[in-house]
Amino acid sequence: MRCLLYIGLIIAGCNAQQKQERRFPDDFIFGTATASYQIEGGWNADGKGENIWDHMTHTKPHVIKDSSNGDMAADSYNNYERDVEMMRELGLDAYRFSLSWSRILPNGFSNHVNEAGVTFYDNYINEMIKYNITPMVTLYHWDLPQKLQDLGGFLNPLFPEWFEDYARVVFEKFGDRVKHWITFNEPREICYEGYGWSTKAPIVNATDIGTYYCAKYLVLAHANAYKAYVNDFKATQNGECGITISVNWFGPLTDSADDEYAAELKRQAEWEIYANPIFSEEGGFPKELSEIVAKKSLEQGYKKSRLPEFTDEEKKYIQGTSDFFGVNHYTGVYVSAEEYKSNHITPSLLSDIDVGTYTPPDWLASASSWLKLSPNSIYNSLTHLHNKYKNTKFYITENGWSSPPDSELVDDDRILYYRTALNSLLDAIEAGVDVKGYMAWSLMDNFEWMEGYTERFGLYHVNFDHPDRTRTPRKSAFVYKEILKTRVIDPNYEPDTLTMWIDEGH
Ligand code: PNW
Repeated sequence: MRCLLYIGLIIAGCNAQQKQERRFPDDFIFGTATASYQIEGGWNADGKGENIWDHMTHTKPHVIKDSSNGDMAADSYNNYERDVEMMRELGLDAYRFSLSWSRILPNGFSNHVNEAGVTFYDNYINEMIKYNITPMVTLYHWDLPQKLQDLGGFLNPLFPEWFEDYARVVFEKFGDRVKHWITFNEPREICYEGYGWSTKAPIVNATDIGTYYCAKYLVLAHANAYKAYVNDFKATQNGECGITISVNWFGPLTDSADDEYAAELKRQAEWEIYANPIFSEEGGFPKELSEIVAKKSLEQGYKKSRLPEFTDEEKKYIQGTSDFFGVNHYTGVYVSAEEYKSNHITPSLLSDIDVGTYTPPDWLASASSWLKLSPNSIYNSLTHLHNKYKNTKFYITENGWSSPPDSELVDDDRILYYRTALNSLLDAIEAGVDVKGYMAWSLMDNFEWMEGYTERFGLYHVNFDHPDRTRTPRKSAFVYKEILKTRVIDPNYEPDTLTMWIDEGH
């Protein structure tokens, strides 16, 4: 008995030690992420055209919580050297940022290229390359040229052509230095929130068809850009091209078959609707969701399904058009078939699936109503995706935590969130998921869309009252820096100073 106890203690000891020494692989890419409208400012500088966020915040300022806008934001248009200095301070391997379509093509179309806009991105990219920081570039992070929105935006069947034309300009201008391309950031937020609802520009609020039509043309646009890259650029430029989808974890509230099915429907409505056409073996929209929308549409008097199915030819065209799956992951919720339901406008995506969602009240809360610290949710999401879409390679392209604007530089909640998330990510890697990198959202505080400047996601605090938009590292910046350097998550690491420095070699 005693002998067994000793053996038990030794094994427990070894396990504890192993846990301590869990490392991220040396070639694992650590970075941070931002988006053009949220940081750049210079909204009409040097020939930039108007986009849907300029238009909405200028014509309907009340839709933004603090009536603010991104006219100046963190002024990265004038601060790009400081931005890259921060990347060096953190010791980043990579930096994910997005291009403003209307800074490059003011009217959205490729007949007129704004060279000053191209020069800005040339400078930003060159400054990163100078210090060995790998640029990861998103072509579209929500700032559609207003001219294209006037023509229907993502609901116009010509949208895939417009996007391909833009993508070709961008590959040609920057592809000699940029080797990691992301076509779209978060189709769900673009389609559901912007077209199917009114919680993002262009607040179209077409609850019946907005999400579904947008999903179809967005996925086709993605495939067009991917094929353009593969056919005409990849051989000489040697990069990769993928898409980023927001994948929060939706697990069943109980293990009943009804709750399992409800969770499956929720996943289909939230992210598989965009992922399945690209990554699945069967192609097209997810089966159960398609069936439900078709059935309800007919009952509601529509002549055909509100979800516009792909033709077989389109299905084939779209399948396999991504070199990686970019995952933006923030949180998780439980899904129930019967409980916690709300009344939804009918018809709409949410009334189509008609499920309830539940968040345990004891989960740590951030400054954003939707963002709670949910245990194991990165592991659950990644292993689920890995089992579903075999042989797919992943990047976490966003993950982060918000605090209120007046909070201190000592941000222990954010540190706890990052350590928990990164441990969950290590669990997924150990379970065999091929994850190549992780981008923290965000390098610095920025314009948080409808919430304006009332929610802060930055590793660096930005003083939005100061004309220079001064950036100051939070405690989490030092903790992240240490994780990047050591490749290990030490739960006890405490920085002994909050004064930043640049390590040799950066
Ligand atoms: C992302 N959700 O959006 C965006 O890519 C960023 O631009 C944004 O600033 C960041 O997350 C923080 O909000 C999301 O409800 C918005 O789960 C909402 C959700 C997820 C991502």
